[in-house]
Amino acid sequence: MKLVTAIVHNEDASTLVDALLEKEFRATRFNSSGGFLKQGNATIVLGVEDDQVEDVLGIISANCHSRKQFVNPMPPIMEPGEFYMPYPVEVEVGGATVFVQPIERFERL
Ligand code: 2BA
Repeated sequence: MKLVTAIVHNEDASTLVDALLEKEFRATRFNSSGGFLKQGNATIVLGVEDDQVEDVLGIISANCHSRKQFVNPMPPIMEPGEFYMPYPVEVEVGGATVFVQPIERFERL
């Protein structure tokens, strides 16, 4: 058995969970936020059999889309009289960041 953890854009999370449920995969959604952009994203975790991992990755890939976002870089420390014009920096976020980990034991009690 494997634990699949997918960090996805907030806007894709509901569609992804619905698509997983439609194929009878049980999933849990956490609200999370990215360390770099400090914006809300969603973390979806699901336990699946080894032979279902590729199906799950396919569903994640079909429902999560990459987006370009802009970040304002931290301004440098300025000396008096110096001038700094901040330019937003473009970063590409997602589709999805996915981790697949082995599960030693799974119980539903
Ligand atoms: P954030 O940390 O907010 O990162 C958002 C996007 O900013 C990243 O997209 C990447 O394009 C860029 N980025 C992140 N750190 C950077 C850095 N040090 N320098 C330049 N650009 C940087 P993604 O790579 O698609 O990541 C989307 C979200 O997935 C991340 O949000 C974070 O919440 C999570 N994530 C990504 N890699 C991870 C990892 N190795 N471990 C844990 N979480 C991860």
